[in-house]
Amino acid sequence: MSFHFSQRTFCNHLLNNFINRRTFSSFSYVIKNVLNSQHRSCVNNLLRPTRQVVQVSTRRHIHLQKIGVVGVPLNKGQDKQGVELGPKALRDNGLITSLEDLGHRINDYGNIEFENIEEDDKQPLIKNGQFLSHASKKISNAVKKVIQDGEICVTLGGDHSLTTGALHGHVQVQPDLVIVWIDAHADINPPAASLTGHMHGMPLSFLIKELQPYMSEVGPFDWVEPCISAHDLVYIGLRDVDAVERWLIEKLGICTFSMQELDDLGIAAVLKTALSTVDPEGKRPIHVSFDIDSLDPSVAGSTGTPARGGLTYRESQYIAEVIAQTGRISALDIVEVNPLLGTQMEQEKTISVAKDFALTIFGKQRCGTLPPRFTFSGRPS
Ligand SMILES: [Mn+2]
Repeated sequence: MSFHFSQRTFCNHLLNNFINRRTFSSFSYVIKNVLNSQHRSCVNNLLRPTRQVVQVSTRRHIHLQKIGVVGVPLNKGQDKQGVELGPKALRDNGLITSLEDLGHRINDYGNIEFENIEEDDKQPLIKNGQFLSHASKKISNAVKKVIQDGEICVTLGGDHSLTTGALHGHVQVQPDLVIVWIDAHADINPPAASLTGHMHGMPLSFLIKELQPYMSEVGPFDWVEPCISAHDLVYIGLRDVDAVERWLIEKLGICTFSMQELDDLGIAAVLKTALSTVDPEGKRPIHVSFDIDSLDPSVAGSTGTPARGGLTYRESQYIAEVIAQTGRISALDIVEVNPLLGTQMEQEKTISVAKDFALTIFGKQRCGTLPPRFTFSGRPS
């Protein structure tokens, strides 16, 4: 093989034709074995910057945490049976032992029990409003206690109405928290604007201070002190948003990354911008509210209100990894897993996707996970 142009031209030719340096490097083996030695050194020079571009991950060893798990078998915030079985499905799938295997200390407090409440019909805007108000109080107290005890609180839903209580309880201990809301839906409908009366579409409306002028009716939830600022909240994954919700998002200036922005910017830029917008200094505790319907139904179909065009499994893993790297997760809700919906395969997939999100947000990494103080001496242990 002979070349009639200079090394530089040759290298440029390769780069132009192989699109970029990274692609180019994958051809390096072939190229190195074909070229004569003079050209080989030219290729090696080109590969040098490539090694700098593709960084070797130097991740920390897993940071051990104390985690309190609270099951919230709540299904009255919507109208489909089965979502109350979410906590059992996640536990049966080994969520607790897998978290322990990462090295964390887990306290599983079991499920919160909810007594039946006689409904009056004075508050028709929120279906099961009396029950859900009592339930929210219980959830708030449970979450508050876990966080007071110095544990990260994981609530296993249950439908998304549980987050009114979970956030309310969390804020009592960590008033400085920020919220990352990962969901297909904005869940910010004031009761008077809700088309369904289902509370799982309203949980944020009771809590956001700036939204209260638009709340004509809080019904049994008048005990909930609005305790969160619209600027402490960021949405990721929205794609099924009611007009009133869209109007409120704009009016209150809530930082929002719908699937449209995600398509525009890519998941890495979205995460970086989302976290730095709600907390520019990167110091505040994070409450992650993870609705499984944020994922595409092809990945997590066993959920009550699926919406097409959602997050991929990889994007959900990336979100969890980046939040894990902040080291500031303080509470996690995993909601809307409904093990009675869809085929058996869909059910299993949905549960394992939810479990994987939890494991990753608590330190499991796709590049490999290092247990605390792990080293290898080269000898059998
Ligand atoms: Mn939701």
